Amino acid sequence: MRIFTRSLALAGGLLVVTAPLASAHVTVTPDTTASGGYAVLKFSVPHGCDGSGTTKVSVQMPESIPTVSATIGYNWTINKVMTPLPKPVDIGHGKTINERVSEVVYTANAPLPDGYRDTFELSVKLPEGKAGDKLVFPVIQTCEVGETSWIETPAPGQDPEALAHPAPTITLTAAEAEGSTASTATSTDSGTRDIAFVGLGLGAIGAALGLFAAVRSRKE
Ligand SMILES: [Cu+2]
Repeated sequence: MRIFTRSLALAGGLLVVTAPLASAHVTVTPDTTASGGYAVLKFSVPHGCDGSGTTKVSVQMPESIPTVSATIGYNWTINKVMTPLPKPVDIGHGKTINERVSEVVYTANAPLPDGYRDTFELSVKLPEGKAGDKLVFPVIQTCEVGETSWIETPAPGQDPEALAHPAPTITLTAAEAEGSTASTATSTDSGTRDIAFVGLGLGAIGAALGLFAAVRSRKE
């Protein structure tokens, strides 16, 4: 029994140690995936290249996202690589562009040591696409020694978890209904208003009952 419990503890310990490392790859976390929506994409770099510190991170942008606004980072110099477009693209608000941001390159002022993480946020307009469409953001991580290319995408039917260096990827969801954020706001407002009215009403009834009881007891 003692051997059994010890080996169980050992196995448990191993699981705990290895689990976070395996899943801690360069990833992207969008605050929304709604087709055509404005999203903030948070890229995270959780470790270096085989123990070596990160000196540069380059994020390649899909053609369907031609413009991007990058959040300033204290330790990184940001460079947007521009690529000419075959024809002008209307990006709304009466603006037309002739070149797109094909890559966002972060160069470290001081290497990000292995064992430390950092995140990089990009504000973008997601393309008008179908739910299920994939947006792939290949990332090249350059380190003091070596480089890691997070560019792999799964073959049809392949488990993405099985990839050694998966490219950060998001899956589009259906577009949000027009004004959906606004409508939810108003519905909540009217909801609270109703509750407030009910509360007021009950309060008034309570007060009236109290008054009535007081008057009656005085009469008696
Ligand atoms: Cu990893």
